[in-house]
Amino acid sequence: MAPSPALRIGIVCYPTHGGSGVVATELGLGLAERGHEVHFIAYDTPVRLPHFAPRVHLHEVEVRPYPLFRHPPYTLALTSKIVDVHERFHLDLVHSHYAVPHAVSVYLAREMVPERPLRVITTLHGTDITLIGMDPSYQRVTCHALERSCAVTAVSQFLRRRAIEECGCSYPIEVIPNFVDTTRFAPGDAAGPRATLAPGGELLIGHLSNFREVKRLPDLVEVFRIVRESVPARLVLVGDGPEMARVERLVDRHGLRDHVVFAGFQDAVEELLRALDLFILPSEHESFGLAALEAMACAVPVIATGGSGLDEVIQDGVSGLLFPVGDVRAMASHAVRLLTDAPARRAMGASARGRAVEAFPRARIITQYEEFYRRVLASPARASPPCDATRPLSPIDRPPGAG
Ligand code: GMT
Repeated sequence: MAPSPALRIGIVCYPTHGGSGVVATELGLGLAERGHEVHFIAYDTPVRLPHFAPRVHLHEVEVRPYPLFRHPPYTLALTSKIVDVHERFHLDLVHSHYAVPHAVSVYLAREMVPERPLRVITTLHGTDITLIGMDPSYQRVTCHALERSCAVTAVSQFLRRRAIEECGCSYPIEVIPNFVDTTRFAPGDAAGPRATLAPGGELLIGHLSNFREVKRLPDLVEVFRIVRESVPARLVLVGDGPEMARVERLVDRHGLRDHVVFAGFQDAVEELLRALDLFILPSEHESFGLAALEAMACAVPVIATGGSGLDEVIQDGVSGLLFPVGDVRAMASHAVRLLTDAPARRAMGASARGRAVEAFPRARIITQYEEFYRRVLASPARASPPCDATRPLSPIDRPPGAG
């Protein structure tokens, strides 16, 4: 059988430390390693993008300020950049990660160049459906752009269900889970970081996120406060965000400052993760919880909240522990149990690593995306022209006077 031709793929993503940008970047790099030409379109260099990688291009979106604008129109600048990249490089498809506003820009871009058909795929990551995307200011336009995508994926069954509830989608949404590079995120010698993070040989609890309200950081501090009553542990906070000031206030109020490491944003997070004894993610909900998966791949047991996408990542009691949202007492008592029982902790860490390797390996999930692209390209996709030129016109599409 002849090998499938390489594709020209546009990837629209956020360049920040958030999970959607990380997944988009790792996916693009993986596709380029397989011979595809990948064009990242973002407002900055994505954090996990190396300086140079063969077949990888970066197109930065420039948003010009103007005295009239209180909020410069990023969606328009992004649309123009997508059109520009498509006209120059003849993309086969554009894959937008996180619907708001990326799916809208890609939809508009496609409408602008009907003579050069562009397949549009949107991957839903989380709060683009569960929070901000469903704000009345964004909901209708986001749902419309999803409807007009050629295909939509979600990173978990939980998110797929939420998208169906919120947007009332009648079209199929494919679930393609996130993945982790289990070679890079792996257990290993952590003596160096441990010497810095736990100079007195303390046990290390870690958390990695963008410190937003949905992460329930006061719960994390409370769990740590209770744990500290019986275990000499330290808390390593990786990342930053709007809730950080609140965290600092709570840490100070409880006199915990000397036991907390504020590590800020880190590029080589795996070096910190593999130094941990326990990872805690007490979120209100997570569509997936990539940070938890990265900790698991480093053989670190995870304590997290159930009822959302984390249920699909962690097998409760085997590869981690899940608790009801807000149950800080239960999280703390199980954290103490794990921290004081090294064999149990190691066994759960090994199961966590096994789960990451088995269920979320980078190569397999990238293949899943590659096959998905081929299917989308081969099918007379749904939604508006040029995705489906055979669709009967709806009253809104009908030119005036056409009856
Ligand atoms: O939706 C967000 O909060 C932003 C997004 C991101 O860019 O960090 O996080 C979401 O996407 C990640 C990657 O798919 C998931 O691992 C996170 O669980 C998800 N966050 C939430 O659902 C809160």
